[in-house]
Amino acid sequence: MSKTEQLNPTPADERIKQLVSTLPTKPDCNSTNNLLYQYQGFWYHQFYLEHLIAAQTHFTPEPNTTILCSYPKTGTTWLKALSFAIITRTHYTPSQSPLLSRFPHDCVPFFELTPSAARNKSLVATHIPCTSLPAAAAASGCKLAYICRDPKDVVVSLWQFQRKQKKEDDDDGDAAMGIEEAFEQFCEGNSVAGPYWDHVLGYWRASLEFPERVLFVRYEELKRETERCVKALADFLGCGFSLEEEKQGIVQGIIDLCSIESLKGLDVTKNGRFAPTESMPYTIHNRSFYRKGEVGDWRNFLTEEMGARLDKIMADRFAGSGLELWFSASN
Ligand code: PAP
Repeated sequence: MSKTEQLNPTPADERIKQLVSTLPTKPDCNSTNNLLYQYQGFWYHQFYLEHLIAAQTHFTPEPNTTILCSYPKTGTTWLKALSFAIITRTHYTPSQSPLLSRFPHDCVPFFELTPSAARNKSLVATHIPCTSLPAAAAASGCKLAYICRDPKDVVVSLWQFQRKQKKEDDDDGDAAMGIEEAFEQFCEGNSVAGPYWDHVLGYWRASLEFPERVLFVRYEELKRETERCVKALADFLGCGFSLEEEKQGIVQGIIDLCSIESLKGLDVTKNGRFAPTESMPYTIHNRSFYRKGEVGDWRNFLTEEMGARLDKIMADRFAGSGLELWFSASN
């Protein structure tokens, strides 16, 4: 196999296809790809899973790489924009930032989707659960920054995103599953990349074991105390802000550049599409990655009973981990 083929493994890889064909499946009526496959305890669509498995073998981060890790719809795009703006700030002022013309997902590639774009990058991203990360990621000693979010807002954000996607793909968004069905699927742990609680727990445990290597960021804290969190993120990335930079308003400049209002209005958001690899069976409007960006939007879609049920599931799953206190304290 040539080096290029190794770096860009495609779903055409027969060994991977063979492995995937042996896995347990479930229907996912909310998606254009209508089957979810269970692999190492988590559920995925075929296209993504084939790339994940290939990345487990082929992705080797540099020791100075930081991987931005997340469950979908927990704030990935925001974390990417902030981290990218932080590490490139000595090269570009906010008014010159590549983020003004390139989408955050293109500035910070998902290594499982575009291995060649991720090669030698100091900042890459992934939705892969901690327990399924490529062994080379642990061996390299690279850093992981994980963002998580109130699952009630995650389930709503995911449902809104998938509905819009379905409507665009087959003009049949109204036939997509209702919020009740999406909520049920999420609570059963069968949503894409789920169970959510196991995704969070994996990175939580890693952050306890390797506090210098794993940063745990909470979407709600990032919203509430943006400046403090952005400074902590910069420290973690190894390029903390100097007092002089703070006085010059650099921190605030980065926060403003990466705000949802600012990113939403860009041409690359309004007119661009996320199409990381030719083999991806669909492309996504960049604008779909920005919706409201609010804490507590779930109240507009879920009942109080549904909210309480999901809180209870999380509390039960997190019991004894230390995460249950942290979760309820910051809710
Ligand atoms: P992804 O996993 O598909 O990349 P991700 O970026 O994790 O999606 O999540 C999208 C959510 O983050 C959306 O939330 P909502 O549906 O509740 O509105 C989106 O609006 C929000 N988001 C994206 N960018 C920002 C930002 N700059 N500031 C705050 N929230 C943001």
